Amino acid sequence: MSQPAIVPAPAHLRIAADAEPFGLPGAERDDAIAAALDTVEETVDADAALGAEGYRLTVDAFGLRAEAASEAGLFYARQTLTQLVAPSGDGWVVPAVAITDVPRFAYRGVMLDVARHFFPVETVEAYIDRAAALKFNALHLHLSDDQGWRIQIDSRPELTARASATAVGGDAGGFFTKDDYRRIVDYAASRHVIVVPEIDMPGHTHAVGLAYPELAEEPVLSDEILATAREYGGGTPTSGTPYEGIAVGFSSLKIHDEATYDFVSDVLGELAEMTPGPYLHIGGDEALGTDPADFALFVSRVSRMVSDLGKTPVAWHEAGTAADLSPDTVGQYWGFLTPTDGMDDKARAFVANGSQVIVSPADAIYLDMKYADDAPLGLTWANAPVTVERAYSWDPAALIDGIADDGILGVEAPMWAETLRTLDDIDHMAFPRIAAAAEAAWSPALGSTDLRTWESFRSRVGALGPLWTDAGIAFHASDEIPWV
Ligand code: TNX
Repeated sequence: MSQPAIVPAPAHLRIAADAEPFGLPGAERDDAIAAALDTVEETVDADAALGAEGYRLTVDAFGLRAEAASEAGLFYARQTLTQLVAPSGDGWVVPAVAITDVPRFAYRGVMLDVARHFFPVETVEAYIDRAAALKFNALHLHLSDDQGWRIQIDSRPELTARASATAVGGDAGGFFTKDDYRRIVDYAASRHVIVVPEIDMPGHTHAVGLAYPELAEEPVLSDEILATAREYGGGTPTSGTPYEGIAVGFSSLKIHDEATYDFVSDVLGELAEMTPGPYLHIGGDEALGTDPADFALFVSRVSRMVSDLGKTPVAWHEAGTAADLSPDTVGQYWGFLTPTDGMDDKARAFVANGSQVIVSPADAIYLDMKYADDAPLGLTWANAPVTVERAYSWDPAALIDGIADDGILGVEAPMWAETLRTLDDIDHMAFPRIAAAAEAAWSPALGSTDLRTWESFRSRVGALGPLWTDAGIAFHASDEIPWV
């Protein structure tokens, strides 16, 4: 057999080249997958030295066996098994393999921006399915931005009453009720995925000002913001009017007003209460409408509010150098593969504080970047076009000088939604590049095994095309991939 279609690449794979595969009944792929999942003999063995999420999967002509120390490990064994089901003659088989697999990083995330465009629960669930099948274990929901507030907060009813109805380009908005959010959390949990809710502050808060005008500063209209308004439309940001454009960095909460912290406390308190996962993301990116000293005061105080709620704060890398940041704050690096503008200094500050970073290099795994100059969907600012090869060909430990595996909590691939309206749009931008992010998050270091090469990756992804098609995933059939 050629490359087995396993993505992300497993840590250890032995292919029994001459051995008979395991035959499966079933007319369609789905039937064969169901038969494989029905047949696999699963063992939970806490002593198996497979860590919290690892697994062993053994296939020969006589059977399918999976072993793990946890339900999560067995879940990942089943994802691998699903990928291995292959057509053979007029039936289906699983090739004879022996796999021992453990993830490199504990945090393997995808982010979905439901603020620029709103996506209903069903779409979020579909994205959770896609992510979990690639062994991601965190869904970061970007729940607020200038264009809309997307989560019910009982103590602050004006947020959803006044600041949720609209989206970029005049499209309809929406918000998750607490029941919707719980449905998402439960659905994610059943696939071993945690939800990381983000309220982006103190910038990206124009929508807060629609609901509670007394908390918001007047928009700061720089030349860049006016130019973006001219280029992309959506009007000039104006207090009290919904914002439908895509400029960033003009809004700010009032930093020296206690009412702001009462508001943040109400919002974070309810969010902590409805979120079983350990993280609350406080944003902190692109606060160009906030004075830098005020920004530092704000993120320090708010990070401590999160810690006091018993959660671990996460913030975009800008917050790293703020004095008095809660020391457990995890930083999220969104700079380039080659850091610019001191963004690496900011990332290192989280590690110097004793915490870790999540890496999201924008010119590699911002899934909203255009694939090609003439692509209809996506943005361009992060050195687009971003090819599949660029999304793949980097290693987390080689990104930021002084930050190696022990300083890295994990890898996350953000999907910003300025240009995206449907699940098909999301699929098109995500697939196949999301598979590259999955491999950076789960698999051993780039180049450290035969499988962790671009040539191997292209071939394995190509072999997954039929599975993705049968699963209804509207992937981009990039000509960089030899699709089967
Ligand atoms: C940057 S980088 C943003 C978002 C935009 C995105 C579009 C960062 C943390 N923020 O506000 O949606 O670019 O690609």
